[in-house]
Amino acid sequence: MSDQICKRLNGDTDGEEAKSGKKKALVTGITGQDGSYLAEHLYADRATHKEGSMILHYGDLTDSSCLVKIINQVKPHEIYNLGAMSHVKVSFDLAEYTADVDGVGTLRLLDAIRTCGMADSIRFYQASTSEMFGKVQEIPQKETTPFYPRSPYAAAKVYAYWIVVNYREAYGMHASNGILFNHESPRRGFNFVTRKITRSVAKIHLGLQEYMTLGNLDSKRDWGHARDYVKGMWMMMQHDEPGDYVLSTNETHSVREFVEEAFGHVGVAIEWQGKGVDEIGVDKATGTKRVMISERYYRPTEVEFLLGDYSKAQKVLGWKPDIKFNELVKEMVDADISLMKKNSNA
Ligand code: G4F
Repeated sequence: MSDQICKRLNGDTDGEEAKSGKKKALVTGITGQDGSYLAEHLYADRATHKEGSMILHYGDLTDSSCLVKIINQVKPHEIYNLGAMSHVKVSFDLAEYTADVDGVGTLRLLDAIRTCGMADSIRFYQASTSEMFGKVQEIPQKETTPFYPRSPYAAAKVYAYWIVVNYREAYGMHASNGILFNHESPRRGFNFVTRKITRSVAKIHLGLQEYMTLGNLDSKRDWGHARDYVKGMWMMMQHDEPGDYVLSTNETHSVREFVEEAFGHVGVAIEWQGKGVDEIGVDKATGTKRVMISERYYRPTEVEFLLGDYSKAQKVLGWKPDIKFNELVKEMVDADISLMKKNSNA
């Protein structure tokens, strides 16, 4: 599996760029949801400079020599490390691979910066995650809340978090952790719960599917919009001092509520019947079964509850989320309906 790496380039020679304040950013994981929104944000920020452009590099966070080569060639001012094996359930099956990419991969990238002699000039952003809080030790979770990872993914991300802190303290690097709570959009991958729900609701609404099958309906998440969160990443990189910041909405909803909200946008009220794996969600008006449960989607250990406190990011960076939960769900449902209307196999 290879992570794609993106170089964003503005201007011509490196010396001139540095003098004129033009900046280059290297984004690992550019092909993912956050990478695409971040690339747009960077482009909008810097496109006022002449000849803004984007170049794709193939690379892999398990291959140190390719990281050194790319950094040496690009000479970026900022690196955003978004590349990861990011699916929590999958990490139980690919535990060693996840540790290698998400944990040691972060170390490889930091070391590649040092090998290239750019520890003083490159600003580094690490995609840390609320999954690190896992079995939460405090409500709401903030930067000082102890971590308690509940998956191989979260354990790998805790390693990455601390190696970023260590390189900042040991080598004076401008390296920051964004501890991002769940963030979604119409570009979210199909196997994350929000997009799985909105795609299914769209298909059910258009008569292309009868019902959806989910796992744990009662876990709660603090869901924001990815577009708001990439702004926060960028703000951390523009701030003179590096640091660690929670980005969240300070609101939590269950998977069950997400299902109800999504169906609500197409005029369907869901009524729940039964318990555990035998629970079903039916269309209240017609009695048609719309939601089933399968153990297949349960995790060996679950993160039951997440709720973030973003007050540090608000105070220090001036960041706050703009898009509300119901607006997010509506945007995702509407986008999936349009997509399915164009191509029912999408
Ligand atoms: O959408 P999810 O798979 O996201 P999860 O596990 O919270 O992780 C996401 O957010 C993290 C930020 O906190 C990121 F670090 C991570 O990379 C990823 O982007 O699952 C959300 C909840 C879970 O409790 C899960 O058990 O939904 C529950 N769920 C219920 N049915 C399901 C399903 N999850 C998935 N993926 N598929 C289901 O059918």
